[in-house]
Amino acid sequence: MALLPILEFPDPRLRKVAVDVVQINDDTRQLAKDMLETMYHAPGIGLAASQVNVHQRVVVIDVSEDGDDPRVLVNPSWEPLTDEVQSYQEGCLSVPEFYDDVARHSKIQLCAFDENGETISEQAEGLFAVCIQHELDHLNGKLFVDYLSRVKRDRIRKKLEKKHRDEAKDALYEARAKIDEEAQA
Ligand code: GNR
Ligand code: NI
Repeated sequence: MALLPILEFPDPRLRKVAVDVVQINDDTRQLAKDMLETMYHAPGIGLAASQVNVHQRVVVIDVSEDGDDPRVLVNPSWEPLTDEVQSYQEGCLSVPEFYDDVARHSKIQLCAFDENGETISEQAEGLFAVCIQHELDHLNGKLFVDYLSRVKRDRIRKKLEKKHRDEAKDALYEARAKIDEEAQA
């Protein structure tokens, strides 16, 4: 098991379009396990492989209240079952600390494979439907901030760019402190 680092907006690697999984095997199952561990640790209710810099069409989701219903979706696709949309205040582990309303189809048909290659075909609504659409966007290089106004998106981008600069500075400072400490010992 392993915690995987999560890419953050505006990292260009989040814009890559993921490719289909050709064969569901132990590597796929290990990736799904690591993604679930990373998702629960974050914590989050979904995670797409693109977010951990693996550009294959694998998604994990758990929208249960107790976090005891892990779902693995390989090569997922969906179709709307109604024109009705629902607005939900979305967040994203790749856009930490920012939330905004996004309108999505309220009822969809999901098709995918699970981690054992079994076919999944089910209808989804509510938070599950929101999450599936959010995760499928990731696999196609799209983020929820793309649905917001340019002004909002730019504001989020600038704040996250500053956060990343500050984190890089802190890491450099810590590394220097450690070297100084070792030189004095
Ligand atoms: O943890 C998450 N919460 C969430 C809330 C509303 C709509 C979508 C999501 S998905 C998000 C985890 C994530 O970034 N998945 O890609
Ligand atoms: Ni996300």
